[in-house]
Amino acid sequence: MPPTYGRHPLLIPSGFVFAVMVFFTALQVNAEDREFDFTIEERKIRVAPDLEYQVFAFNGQVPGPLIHVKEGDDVTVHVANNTTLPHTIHWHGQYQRHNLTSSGDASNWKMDGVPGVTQKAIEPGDTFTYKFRAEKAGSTWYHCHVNVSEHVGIRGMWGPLIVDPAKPTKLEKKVTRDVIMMLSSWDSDYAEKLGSGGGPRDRTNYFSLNGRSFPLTQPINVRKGDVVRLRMFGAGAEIHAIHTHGHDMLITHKDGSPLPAPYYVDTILIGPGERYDGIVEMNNPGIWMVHDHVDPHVTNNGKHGGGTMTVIAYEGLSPVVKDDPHTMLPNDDPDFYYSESMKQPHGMHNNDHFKGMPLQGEGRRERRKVQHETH
Ligand SMILES: [Cu+2]
Repeated sequence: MPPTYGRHPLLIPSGFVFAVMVFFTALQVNAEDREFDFTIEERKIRVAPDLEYQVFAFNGQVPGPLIHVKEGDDVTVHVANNTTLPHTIHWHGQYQRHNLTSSGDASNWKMDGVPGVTQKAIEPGDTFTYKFRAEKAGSTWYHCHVNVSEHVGIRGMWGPLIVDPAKPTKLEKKVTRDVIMMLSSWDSDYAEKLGSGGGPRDRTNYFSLNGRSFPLTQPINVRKGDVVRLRMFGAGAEIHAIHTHGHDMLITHKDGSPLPAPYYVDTILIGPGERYDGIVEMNNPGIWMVHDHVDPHVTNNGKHGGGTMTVIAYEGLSPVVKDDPHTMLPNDDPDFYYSESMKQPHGMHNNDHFKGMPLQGEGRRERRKVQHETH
């Protein structure tokens, strides 16, 4: 009589269940606990040559620090609000499905960072701890959710949360260099007035890439043969149409998720909150403009030759006209696009070049005076 155990109806599903358990146990073994400290500070950053701007800055910098983890990691972020107004942090894209809180009521949605809905805002001088599983992979991000039109729209309260997928696509495995580009805008009327602005009738007049307007942006330095992934974030309230000269981008991911049918573009429209990943093969040596094709967005306060603009610069090439302002970008921050940090081990990465200057109490005094006048 032949052995029957292989065909036993119960053995097949239990073998399957065992395989699934092994698979998920393997995932759990790889997942790690990540714990970070955030402060929120009142700082002043130089957005453009003629614009200093008061911001609420995560760890004192705009953009905020890069958080780079793996899918399945459990992330804990302790936040201390050192500013004079309340804030929260929303982890944009994360599902908050796994209960990691100690309350035991299976309610990780209370980690979603929405004031009045999931928590009381973190008051000045207070602290709050967020815990969540990085379940959604890809280009996700974080931002304040208090008075969003001001704090996120014009005060720099945003940063990248990059989650490496457990199973990367074939296309993304080819990437040799990550370039994080966070797009936002500014209104010089409110540069010195924390706690104001962001209204629907306001007009933004400065536009930026990682918080800097041309010519304070940095070149995207590449070598022939590099496969660069542009991770583009609509961090502010405007739409942006990012155009790469001389190169197509293969759009592979939208809002962190891989697209079933990636497509080629040379211009990609990015709305508020959206993220697109565009993979670019660096196969065309030259110095090439990369800019926002919404025309007013390449101006600084109405003057052309500013805004959301940079260049892809291949190694070893010099601009045709040496002193042309279009190619005279500073080249002093190799981590301007977090490209270097993305090569480092997982964790939280600050960038000192993004740090703002302390306000020396001027923001505080200004507001007290305003309050006094209204009495
Ligand atoms: Cu805020």
